[in-house]
Amino acid sequence: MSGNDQNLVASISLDGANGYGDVDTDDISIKSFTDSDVSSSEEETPKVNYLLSDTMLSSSSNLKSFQNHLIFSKRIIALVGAGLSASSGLPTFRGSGGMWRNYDAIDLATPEAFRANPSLVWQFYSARRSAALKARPNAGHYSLAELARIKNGDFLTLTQNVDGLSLRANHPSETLLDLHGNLFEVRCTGFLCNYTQMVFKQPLVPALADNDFPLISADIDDATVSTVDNKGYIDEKIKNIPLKELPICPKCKKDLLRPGIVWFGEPLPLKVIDTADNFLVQEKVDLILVIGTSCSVWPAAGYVDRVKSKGGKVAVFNIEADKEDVEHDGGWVFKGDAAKWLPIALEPVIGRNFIPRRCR
Ligand code: BV8
Repeated sequence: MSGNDQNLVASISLDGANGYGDVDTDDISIKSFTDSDVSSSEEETPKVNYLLSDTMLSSSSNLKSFQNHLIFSKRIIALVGAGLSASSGLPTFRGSGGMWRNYDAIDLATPEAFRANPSLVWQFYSARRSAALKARPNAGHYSLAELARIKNGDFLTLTQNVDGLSLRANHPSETLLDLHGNLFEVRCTGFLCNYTQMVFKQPLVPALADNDFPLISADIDDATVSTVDNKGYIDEKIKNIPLKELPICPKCKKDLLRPGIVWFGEPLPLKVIDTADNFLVQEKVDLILVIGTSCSVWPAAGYVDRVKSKGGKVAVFNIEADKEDVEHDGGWVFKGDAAKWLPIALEPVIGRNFIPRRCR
């Protein structure tokens, strides 16, 4: 950020506050700083300075009304999507730079695709396992995990992400539901074998080593991206790995392992659905945080309307959000990077003593 950039900084005074929720939202003042004003000293000054870009600032008028609702919300759900992990360097699916933008999901994330070309599908998921292991949780993951810790049983995160970053940000596991599975779970495809295991060893087999499956990330332009046609992957980067060199079940020693992912056309785990349904029907949910998701996959997307239909409010944190419909319903839209917005927006409840220095 160049020195002459006029950046606006939310300066949140924590004077006397223990940083856990007794910050009066009126303390939040937005004022104009140049870089030199932004405290970067390691010893924490009582003020926490966050950089608000102009785009983010345009949403700051909502900030206080959202924070008042947040403080008085008893029960909260967070519906999380790939956008929360974008700042950790993991590509999304549909937004700009998204993976599905140039691949046809049905060629990579369905049981049929796996049956037709397990070598291709395993290379796709193995590359994502490697990327997720190299990634680090960002301030958005830590903020959400802190809110979950403080709200305890009155909070539930429904994550569509399979990267495991929320758990690595110390999100309490009992209030974190993996709607679409987890990259590090493997399952036997054998009908009679029930082998299921979390395996972080990477690569799972030698044949999946140095797998440079071209995951789409923001810095790869369209020209270098090959597309998948339904006759099979045409990119020279993809190997044709023989079945016997793909991950085989260590228990039955004969059937292929598959990623523990919910593919299109597969039902979400019953236990996950039941837990989410019970949370929703027990008592009114006052607020749903819709974080970094295009809400284009069902039944996950349906939770937003289910909260709204019972009088709950919606707050969207999205880099490409259009404000009209949400704000029309009395909700809030925070346009920008969820990793930047969440620590600011959740501040009155979560304080700020939990974000590791590297994420500040
Ligand atoms: C099922 C695999 C039934 C894992 C995924 C109605 C009801 C029920 C089902 C359906 C229905 N209509 C259609 C269906 C079928 C289907 C479906 O939803 N199709 C869609 C395409 C229309 N649903 C299913 O098949 C589901 N199964 O319903 O089964 C059944 C019942 C009984 C018996 C048999 C069958 C299964 C759905 C799970 C599919 N698996 N992936 C993987 O490879 O990861 S879904 C895939 O999309 C991802 O896993 C991801 O979880 C999901 C959602 O994507 P997002 O996370 O939202 O990511 P996206 O890129 O789309 O958006 C990112 C957003 O972030 C953008 O808005 C962007 O602007 C924003 N952003 C970017 N950067 C930032 C940011 N925001 C903030 N900060 C940033 N820095």
